[in-house]
This record gives sequence, C-alpha cells and structure tokens, in this order.
Amino acid sequence: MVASEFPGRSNKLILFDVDNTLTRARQTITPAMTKVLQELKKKAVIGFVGGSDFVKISEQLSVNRSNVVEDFDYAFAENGLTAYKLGKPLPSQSFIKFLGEERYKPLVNFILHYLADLDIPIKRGTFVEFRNGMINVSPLGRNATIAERDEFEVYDKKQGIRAAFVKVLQEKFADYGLTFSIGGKISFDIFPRGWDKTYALRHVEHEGYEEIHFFGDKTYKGGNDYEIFADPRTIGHSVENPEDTIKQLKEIFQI
Ligand code: M1P
Repeated sequence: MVASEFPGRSNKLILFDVDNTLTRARQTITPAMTKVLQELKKKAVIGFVGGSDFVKISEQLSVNRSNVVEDFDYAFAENGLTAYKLGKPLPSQSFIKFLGEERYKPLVNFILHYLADLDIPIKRGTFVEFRNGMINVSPLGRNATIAERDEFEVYDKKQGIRAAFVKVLQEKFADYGLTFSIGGKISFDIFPRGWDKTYALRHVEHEGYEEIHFFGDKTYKGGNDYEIFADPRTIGHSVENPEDTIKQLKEIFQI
C-alpha cells in the first residue's frame, strides 16, 4: 500500500522534529534545508512531528506560501494529535475530551494562581495556550519577542522556574494521568500520558514501512523527543541543530 501511494520512492519513512531540527527555534526554514528535504523526498517518504500547534508549524515550514501538508507526506502537529497524510486530515482526539471540564478546571485554576504568584523579571501575555491535544504553559507568556524568549531561557536555566513548576504540578495532579514536558525555551506542555511524540507513530506503524527514522534535538531523557527517539519502532538520530540535520541527511541518505 505504501509503495503505490508513493511511487518511485523507497519504503522508508523519515520523520523530523521541527524546532532546532528543521528550523531554529520558532524561526522559518532556510532555503538550504528546503533543498535537502526536496532531494530526500525523491528517495523516501517524509514527515514532521512537532509539539507546537499546526498554525505555528505551518508558519515556520511554509516556503513562499507553500502548503506544508503538500510539502511533507505526513504532517503531525501537537505530537500527532493534529495529523495529515498526503494533504488529508487523519482522525484525532482532544485533550479536553480526555480530561473532562470538571478535572480541567482545578488544573487550570491552580496554574493561573501559581503564575500570578511567580516573581520573574518580566511577564508578557498568553500564559496558558489551550490546544487540541495539550495545554501549553509559559511563565513568561507566549507573545514575548524572540529576544525576551532567549533571556527567559538563560534565566530559567539558572533558576529552574519551569522545573520547579512542573514538580509541583506532578505532585498535586498525580492522579490525572498527565505528562509535563519541557520541550522549548519558555514553556512546557501538558498532555495525557502516552500522547508524547510516539502518538504520531499510531498513524504510521501499520502502513508497512520497513524503516521509520526520527531526527530530533531533544533526544535525552526528559526532552520532548526522547520517547520517539528511543522507541523500538524508530531508528533515532540525535542532531545539534538544523545544519547538523543537513549534514547527517547527506551522509545517511547520500543526497
Ligand atoms: O520545540 C517544541 C516546543 O516549542 C514551543 O516551545 P517554546 O515556546 O517554549 O519554545 C511550544 O510550541 C511547545 O509546545 C513545543 O513543545
């Protein structure tokens, strides 16, 4: 089935994390990366698996207003909770359906109180972002500038603001069946256990691929690429940054 859907290509699926693997964090894809992906797509089936929501990933990966769901054979946003194959949406679940309004309210109320009491150098806006498959919590606020994001990242490395927040939530909501994942620079994601990036594999594991490769930068334990990188269904590749991704792709796939 795979072969006939992707004629002329090998039976290998190559999946990529987005931030710091295909692009610099929250930035747009470079012409060099686009070219390498176009070459790779002639040989194999390609897809991305991002933690961010679909709109943000599209902004990062669209070149000259191209459509990411056409550029990539598989498009997985929010760890695969929003999913497309060959431009068509695949069925998905939602965070709120999993949790229910009655359990969600105490969680978000606790988060908002905690954020309000947090004394950090600056705060901006959008502290809790409600997505289809997760909520994203940022002490700084999601509409900070790139410079403000970078400053927060440095500050957080020293002060452990997110790590401490996550620890409190893990203890307080231990019976909720949730994962708290620090994936980016200024925030952390909260989603049902098992809805990490391996969720995306549910869409492809029975499609008959002989190899599924995954490239990501946060492949260490605790990073948001760890589970899919270490999963026995994938061949994991750890990268430093987008330039390293290009280098490894050229070496491994001779492009
Ligand atoms: O790298 C993936 C993460 O990217 C963003 O994180 P931040 O804004 O903290 O840099 C978020 O979209 C987050 O959900 C995602 O996991």
